[in-house]
This record gives sequence, C-alpha cells and structure tokens, in this order.
Amino acid sequence: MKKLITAALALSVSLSAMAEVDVMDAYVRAMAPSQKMTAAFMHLTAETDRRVVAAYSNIANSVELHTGYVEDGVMRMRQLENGIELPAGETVKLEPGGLHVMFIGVQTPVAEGEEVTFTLEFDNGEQQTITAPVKSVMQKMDHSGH
Ligand SMILES: [Cu+2]
Repeated sequence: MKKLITAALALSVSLSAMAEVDVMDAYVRAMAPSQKMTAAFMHLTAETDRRVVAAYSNIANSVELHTGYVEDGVMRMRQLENGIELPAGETVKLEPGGLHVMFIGVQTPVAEGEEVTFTLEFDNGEQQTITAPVKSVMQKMDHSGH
C-alpha cells in the first residue's frame, strides 16, 4: 500500500513539472487610497500551448483577465472571455496598456513595498500561485469605463 502511494505522488509531481508555465517579472500596481482596482503584470512562457482561463486572489472581490486597447485616442480595456493564449515557447507580455490581470473590488489598497499573492488557472486545470511585489506605475489606463 505504501508503495502505491509513493508511486502516485511521484506521478503527480512529474505531471505538474511538465505543465509548468514560467512566470517572470511579476508585479502589481500600487493603488491610491481611494482606488478599488489594480492590475498585475508579468511575462508568461508556457512549455506547451496553454491558456490562462481564470485568476483568483483574496485581496479582491473578483479577478478578471483583461486587455487594453485604444479607442478614439483613449486607452480602454475589456475582459477576455477566452482568457490569455500562451503559445508554446513564446513569451507573452502582460504590460500596462495591454494584457493584464485585473483585481476588482480591492478592500485594502496595496502600497509599494507590499506583496500580493494571486493564482492563475490554466485550461488543463492546473493552478499556479504567484507572489508579486507591489510597484508604483504611471497611470496610463483609463479605468473610468468600468
Ligand atoms: Cu483591466
């Protein structure tokens, strides 16, 4: 019986290692005291074709996957219903003005020097938890559309 459990453990470890997505340079934008929203940015590289389908964090009421775009010269953003595609071996950049993980309904504003923990969920059901530092970023995006 003990042997069986060990084998099962070894199997689950190798599976998660295979499906790993590399997370680089993750950070969360510092918030002004009156703000209720912020965003996380990072570089993601998947070993095999992968898609980010959801994100979670206990700092926010909800976490969404967004992309930024320019409309009539104004920076806007929308939710990505199909998540964020991560083609195998390609580094996908989540950056201000583009793709981002959106934290909505943040009760306690996060400030520079703090850390935020959040989880990304992928299309294969795997989850990856990331702890990212909070940094001040120039406000480039118009969040008034929310
Ligand atoms: Cu957003």
